[in-house]
Amino acid sequence: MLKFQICLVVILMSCITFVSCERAQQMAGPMMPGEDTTDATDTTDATDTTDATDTTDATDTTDTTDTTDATDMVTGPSVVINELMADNDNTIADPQGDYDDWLELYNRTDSAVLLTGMYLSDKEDEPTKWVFPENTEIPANGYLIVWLDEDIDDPEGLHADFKLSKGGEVALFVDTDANGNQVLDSVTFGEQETDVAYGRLPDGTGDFQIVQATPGAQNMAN
Ligand SMILES: [Ca+2]
Ligand SMILES: [Ca+2]
Ligand SMILES: [Ca+2]
Repeated sequence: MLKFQICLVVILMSCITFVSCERAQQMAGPMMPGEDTTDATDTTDATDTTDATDTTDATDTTDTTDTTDATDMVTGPSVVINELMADNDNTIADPQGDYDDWLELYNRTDSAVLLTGMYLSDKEDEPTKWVFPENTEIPANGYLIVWLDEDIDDPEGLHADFKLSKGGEVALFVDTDANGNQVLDSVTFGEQETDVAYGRLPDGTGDFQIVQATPGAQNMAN
């Protein structure tokens, strides 16, 4: 009889344990088969602490302040007309040995600029007169000389299909986009002296004035 009572107690205890386990699981919410360690998802909360590395993304935002290194960045076009000579008699010869009109472009930025699809002209009603050859590049903070001599077939050097009038006219630097032609820079000049250059002082930003002829180099006061 005592044995039977002990047996009954053991069975009862087992039942209670089983039921309380079931209750505990129900309280903990539905359980996926084979997934005991729902606490393991708590350890993925540990990846939330690696979200703390997201705060190092804050260093990425300081990378955006690196783009404010673009304090060097200029307003307006990257490349401008910087100097020209409309009557070159003995200042500088082109690669073919001719003393021709020339125009200097200056890149105001710290990056090389591709001039593909850009134009030079001396006619406002024909702004796309001469297109830069494919892959023409002007170096960072560098200069580029275009000979305005109509010698467009000469292989060496850049040769536009128009000249500048000594009596004065306009020179245009033009880009094209979906909105049409955009004059990036232009200079209107009056009558020019032979072998006298007309350029910005300082480079890239200053007003045009008579300067020392410095084709391909920094402009200098006359
Ligand atoms: Ca000329
Ligand atoms: Ca020439
Ligand atoms: Ca110059």
